[in-house]
Amino acid sequence: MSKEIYNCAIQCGFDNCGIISVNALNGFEELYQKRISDVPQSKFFYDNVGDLQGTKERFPWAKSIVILTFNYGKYCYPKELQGKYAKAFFLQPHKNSDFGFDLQRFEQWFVEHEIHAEGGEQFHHHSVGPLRYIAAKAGLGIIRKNNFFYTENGSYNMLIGYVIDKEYELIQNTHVIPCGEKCDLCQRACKTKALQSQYTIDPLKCVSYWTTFGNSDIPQGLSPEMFEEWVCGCDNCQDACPHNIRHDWNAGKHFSNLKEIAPMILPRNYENLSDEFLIEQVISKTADHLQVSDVQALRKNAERSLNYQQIKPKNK
Ligand code: B12
Ligand code: SF4
Ligand code: SF4
Repeated sequence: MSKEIYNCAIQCGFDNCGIISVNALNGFEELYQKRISDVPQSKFFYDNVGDLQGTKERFPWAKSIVILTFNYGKYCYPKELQGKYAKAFFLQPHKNSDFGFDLQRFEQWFVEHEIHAEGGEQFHHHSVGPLRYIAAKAGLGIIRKNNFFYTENGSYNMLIGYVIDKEYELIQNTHVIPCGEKCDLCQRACKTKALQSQYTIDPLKCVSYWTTFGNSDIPQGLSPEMFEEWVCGCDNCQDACPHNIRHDWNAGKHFSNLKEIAPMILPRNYENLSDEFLIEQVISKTADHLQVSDVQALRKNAERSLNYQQIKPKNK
């Protein structure tokens, strides 16, 4: 049956699929507590993200977790958007289309086979648990020092998880070589020092947080130039990594109508764009990281990006 779930996942457009027992989550609690002790200020943050370490309590009937990867790093990303909009947002898979996967079909398969499944997009950001940890345990790849989950294709992959009421297991055997012992390129690329040491992040220093959920504020200790030209999200710690095999984003598979939209949503054009346009062409693409009520925050991000363009060093 595990193999059949895998086959269905591939047919639905995913790149890989693994299945672990819910008991394999036991090790996460220790890592989570270490994180809280290393970065105590992040406790408040994670308390609000949802009960990521409480999968067993939330789903007492669950026996296993199915984890899926979708590699959006195969697409071309318009040059104009690079360094401004995170690729995870604008290359967000279009559901049930040529540019994504078919979640509906995957979930229908569970129903047809009398497997009770919960997850997918049902819980939004909260999801069924710590997806990166689950993916690593399922053998789909490894977690690197920048905290990202990497397959052989790198970190530009999206994770989707389901808890199911059957006891299955499918541990994949991928060959991903670990980080070089001395490498700290990701830490050095992080201008706000959110990556203060390896395998750790202070989410309250992360540009991706402040340009999305953080209402475009700049907290004490950070300054506007640290945000460089990022309007929404940040890819610095992934782009700096030698294990991200894609460095030329101008090549790759065509993705939807992004090429046509890209020149329109440059920060310098924001003053001529209506709120409705920004909601339709930017906010709707941020996977719920920005809401309709965040239009003014988005404009503030664009203004900061524009200001940085004027003061940035010539070699950037
Ligand atoms: C909250 C959240 C955020 C927050 C906080 C991020 C953070 N790292 O703390 C904010 C809003 C800042 C954020 C931003 C982004 N996010 Co986010 N985010 C999440 C979410 C919903 C929960 C993550 C979380 O809080 N985990 C709790 C912390 C304590 O644990 P953890 O980060 O999972 O880390 C554990 C592992 O690293 C593990 N671990 C450490 N060492 C080792 C070693 C081994 C061997 C093992 C097995 C495990 C292990 O222990 C850690 C616990 O300390 C997940 C989805 C999910 N449900 O997992 C997406 C998720 C992590 N985000 C994702 C993405 C793409 C992003 C952005 C890149 C978007 C963008 N481009 O701007 C940014 C990048 C910021 C960054 N540098 O992390 C992807 C990452 C995909 C990947 N390949 O890794 C996820 C998985 C969403 C998804 N469904 O695909 N995000
Ligand atoms: S996403 Fe940007 S700000 Fe956040 S940890 Fe990575 S480099 Fe630092
Ligand atoms: S930049 Fe270096 S240390 Fe950071 S994740 Fe990549 S290989 Fe690991």
